[in-house]
Amino acid sequence: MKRQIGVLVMSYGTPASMDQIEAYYTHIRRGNPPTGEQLQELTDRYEAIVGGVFPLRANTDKQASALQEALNRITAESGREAEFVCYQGLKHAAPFIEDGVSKMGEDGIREAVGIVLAPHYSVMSVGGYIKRAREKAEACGIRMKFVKSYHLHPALIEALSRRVAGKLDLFEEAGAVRDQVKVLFSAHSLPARILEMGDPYREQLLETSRAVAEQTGVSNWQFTWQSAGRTSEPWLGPDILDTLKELSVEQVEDVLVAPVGFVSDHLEVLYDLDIEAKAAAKELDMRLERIEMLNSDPLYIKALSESVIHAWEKE
Ligand code: FEC
Repeated sequence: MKRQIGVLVMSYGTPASMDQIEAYYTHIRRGNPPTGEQLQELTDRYEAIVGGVFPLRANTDKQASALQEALNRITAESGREAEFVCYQGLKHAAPFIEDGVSKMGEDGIREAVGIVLAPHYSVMSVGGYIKRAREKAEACGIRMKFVKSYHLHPALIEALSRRVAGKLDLFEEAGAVRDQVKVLFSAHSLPARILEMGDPYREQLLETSRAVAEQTGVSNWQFTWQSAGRTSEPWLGPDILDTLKELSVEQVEDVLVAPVGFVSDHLEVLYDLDIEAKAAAKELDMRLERIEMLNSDPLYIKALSESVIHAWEKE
């Protein structure tokens, strides 16, 4: 029998159905249930995107199975005597990170690699996923290695660059001057205190943005945050809604948003950008478009599979 390597594919997670939103939101809030008003507001956002469907779940399923296929194709081609088996571990919904690790243990897996479906490392995001997986793996006797980030993997940069260049072509076809389209790279905000902790999140996001701008020949770009939490502490800014106001003062008419911190179609893109930011842009008389998400793009899957193999081979 071939040597079996487990791959824990970790993702944010989304409710399984509308009646699961409260449990999901309570988990995000570390066990504190939301108020009725907060719950209604989140339910309305899910209703608004695609009528109560949760696209992140299907996207994560597809990414995990495409990754397993790619890993086993690469190992077969290289003649390695190993088989990769992917397990899902979600941060805020079942199957939770701990469930994925337990399942590996039950299946007799003794060595594994963990990767998060988010390319940039922060101690508050990817670091949290890894901590939970590591603790459970230790308890289950599984030797586990991790991919911490892959924000500059050439296949990731290529996939994002193709999307930016393709959308800029469309702006041009619609009569815009290419260089005058403002490209806004964006990512999920985090509490600003991460900067004092020397966290690499912001710098890694800027590195991805610079690499894509360079590869597409874009000089008219800036980075902005989105989807900040509603807590009393300061979050990293500027938020995209403020950035749009500033751009309007500068008389920018065309904006292309590239949410490089996310990899799937989900609430933070389909609502925060496609509904909220688009409406704000319309109010300001600006045209706002967004690049397609990576979802199961073979280039993204290549970035994931090569990162997993690299981590596995590392001592
Ligand atoms: O489509 C879906 O159902 C899920 C979309 C979704 C993704 C996502 C990714 C990230 N988050 C990150 C950080 C935070 C912090 C808080 C927080 C809160 C929420 C809430 C929802 C939500 N997040 Fe999320 N996030 C997604 C959804 N997120 C819903 C709760 C309501 C709200 O604030 O809008 C604040 C927690 C707290 O209260 O203490 C912090 C980061 C990412 C990107 C990296 C990753 O995917 O892990 C960072 C997708």
